[in-house]
Amino acid sequence: MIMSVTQLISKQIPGRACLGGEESHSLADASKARDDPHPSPLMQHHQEPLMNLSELNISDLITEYLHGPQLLCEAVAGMTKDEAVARPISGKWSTLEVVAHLADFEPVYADRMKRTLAENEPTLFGGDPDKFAARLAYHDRNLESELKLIDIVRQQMATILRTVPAADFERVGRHSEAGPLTLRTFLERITGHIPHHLPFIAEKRRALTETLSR
Ligand code: NI
Repeated sequence: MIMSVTQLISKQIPGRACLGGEESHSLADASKARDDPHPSPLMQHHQEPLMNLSELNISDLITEYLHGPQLLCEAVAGMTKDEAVARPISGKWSTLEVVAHLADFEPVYADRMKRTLAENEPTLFGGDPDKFAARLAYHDRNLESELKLIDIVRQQMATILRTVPAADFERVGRHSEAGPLTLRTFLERITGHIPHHLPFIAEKRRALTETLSR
């Protein structure tokens, strides 16, 4: 039986107890994170999906899209709040900052896909991940809520995408920086987004373990 992400979250992350108390974490040193792992603007960073998503048929691509939240949940399972906000790799984001970044761009991409479907070549605006990370309280975010947000956005969007005729995946939205992009391209990019960031989370967890065992 495949567990839902909500079931996985409740099974693997013992909620607030695991995430620590009501500590607040200053983002005063957010400037250190500026170069991780994103060259700005966002679109440059997302042009090369790690997986060969371009070879998948639409149905399998939507399945991969739906599978992403589970991968992310597994990647952060069991982390304490202190571990989630640690920046063990110099100059790079914390795990919570990565998860908050992923969560922030889920509704952005869903909105791009919705507009591309509903409107005639809509203009779509880019966003600078580093500005979001510096100003949007990433270390005050709740890891579990961020995971749930990603999952629920993808469930809603997948429900829509499953009804879309194949030809409509060639509909175009006009990105303010990257120019015209198809619905299929938006879906490939957001599907590749979580897998892109997973090695960075694993790298942080390894570094945390090494620090502890020293
Ligand atoms: Ni990213």
